[in-house]
Amino acid sequence: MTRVLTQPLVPFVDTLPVPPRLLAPQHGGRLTVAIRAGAHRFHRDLPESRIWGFDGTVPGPTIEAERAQPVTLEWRNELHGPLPVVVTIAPEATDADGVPVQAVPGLSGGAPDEHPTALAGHTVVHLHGGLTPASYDGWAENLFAPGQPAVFHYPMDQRAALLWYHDHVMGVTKYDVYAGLAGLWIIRDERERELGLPEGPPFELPLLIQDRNFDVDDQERLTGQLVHKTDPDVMEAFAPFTTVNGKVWPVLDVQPATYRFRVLNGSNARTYQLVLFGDEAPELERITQIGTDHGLLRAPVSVPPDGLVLASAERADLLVDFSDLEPGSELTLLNTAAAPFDGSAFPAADASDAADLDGLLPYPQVMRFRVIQDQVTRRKIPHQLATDYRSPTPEALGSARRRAIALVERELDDAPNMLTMRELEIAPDDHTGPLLTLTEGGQTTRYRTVASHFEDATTFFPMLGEYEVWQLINLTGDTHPIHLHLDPFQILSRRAIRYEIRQDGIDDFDLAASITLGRDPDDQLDHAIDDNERGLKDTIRVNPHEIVELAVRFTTYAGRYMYHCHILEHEDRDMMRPFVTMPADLMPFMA
Ligand SMILES: [Cu+2]
Repeated sequence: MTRVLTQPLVPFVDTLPVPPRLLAPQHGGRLTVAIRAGAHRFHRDLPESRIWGFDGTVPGPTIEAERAQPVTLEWRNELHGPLPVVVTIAPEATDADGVPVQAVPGLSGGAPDEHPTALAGHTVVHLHGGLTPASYDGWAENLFAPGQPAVFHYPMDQRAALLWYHDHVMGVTKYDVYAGLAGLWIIRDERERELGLPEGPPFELPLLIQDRNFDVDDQERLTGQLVHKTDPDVMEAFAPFTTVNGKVWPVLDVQPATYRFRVLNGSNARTYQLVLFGDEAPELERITQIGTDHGLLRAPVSVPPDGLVLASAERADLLVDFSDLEPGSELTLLNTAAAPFDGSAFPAADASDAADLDGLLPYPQVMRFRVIQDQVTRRKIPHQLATDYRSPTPEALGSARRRAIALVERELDDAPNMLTMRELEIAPDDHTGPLLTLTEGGQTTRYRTVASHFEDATTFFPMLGEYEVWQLINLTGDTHPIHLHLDPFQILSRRAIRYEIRQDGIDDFDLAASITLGRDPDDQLDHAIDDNERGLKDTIRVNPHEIVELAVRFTTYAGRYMYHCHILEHEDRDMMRPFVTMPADLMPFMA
């Protein structure tokens, strides 16, 4: 489709906001953050929006901590209802003009859902990427009510990285984060300082990217009221307006210098493929990626030729060189990824034509950089970055416990399809129920489903200190960013599969499918591991027709944690499962 919608808001007029910084060492490691309702202006020409925010702001303050200096944080829940988001399912996927309803503002004929409106403000906070004891990890059911104290201890015994904190309430994370409950958290360490990387403004800035939608009044004017809209075909909310640090399509004046951008995709569901675009062509060579989810890579890498892909919750630490640019030069950050994202390539050279209504991408622009007259400061980029991690050796993985998880889409009669996860175990020979078979080089492994819902009995009990290999098998049409709480992992492989799901093979619990390693003839994806994925990750994209293997070793804290798809509409229902990390000495006592 080539139709383009007119922009209801003027792009590049609001200056990129920098969230307030809360430096933990200046407060002796003791911080208090109120979680409360507030008002926020997402764009110069929008009325104020009601929001829920940490310290009442969108995004919340950026908390900065030093490695090995613990932070004690009192999360003070001062929320009160109603939820500042109107939630609706539009009755049709497209409007009278054939435009997808998720590409336009307003409710598109949908009735406001009364249940989210009635939410009174229970919350729980998860520090994403944190090596946090289980009791402070933000288990989705351990809610704190308004007025109930919650003092969390964060040891910060982990390498420098960009983390983020956000609400994680069972079933409604998608609404609470959308309402504004998210903020950044940066850990600093000596290794980064040895490398002389920019620290703090003006040359180090966070870019928190989130898509948002708003209601309209009876004259079709945007009201500022936040709208979470889905349609009968798509269960995820993909909103038309891209915000960075809480502003729609902002602009940043930059000096002719090297900047460090700490980028996080904090959207509910949208994946971005980011392209830095000059007058007529992409200028991706200006970007060097030095870090990923859990901090520095071993060496700097270029971003992939089609642009930097970030699915929900993925982070990138970028150095961007503006030093050779004349004052007045402009570069625009564009998104070329259609939604729902399925891993498909889009050439960076065509990024200025990426608008795609069917792909729920009406406005590709993300933000703009405008070079001002100032002193030129160019930075040398170190060749070697991290020296503190290695790939796990074949010996370490030879005896590793292997786990398999299938990602499947279940059709429902009365609602949009539901995305679910199935934990698998090798089936005994006499097993007669539904099976998933995985065939590789003439060898077939038979699996049965042992858990399908969050509430099913826990089946994963990783032992502290031991490597495990987790296999994520995607039998759906979309890419899922799978996130493990607690320790980071490393990707081992990403392999193409073809598969058949039996008639009625996906029911409430069981799964019957046959999978063969190898490429499906219709499969266009390259299933490559990008260079920037070869670091310490906590969220990994699993594309359609693909098995991803990762190596994880849980190290310090025993207890109950979660892993889940980070598309918030998926984790809320039903792509989330528990795991329990176990100290070795307790393993003999496990039934
Ligand atoms: Cu998902």
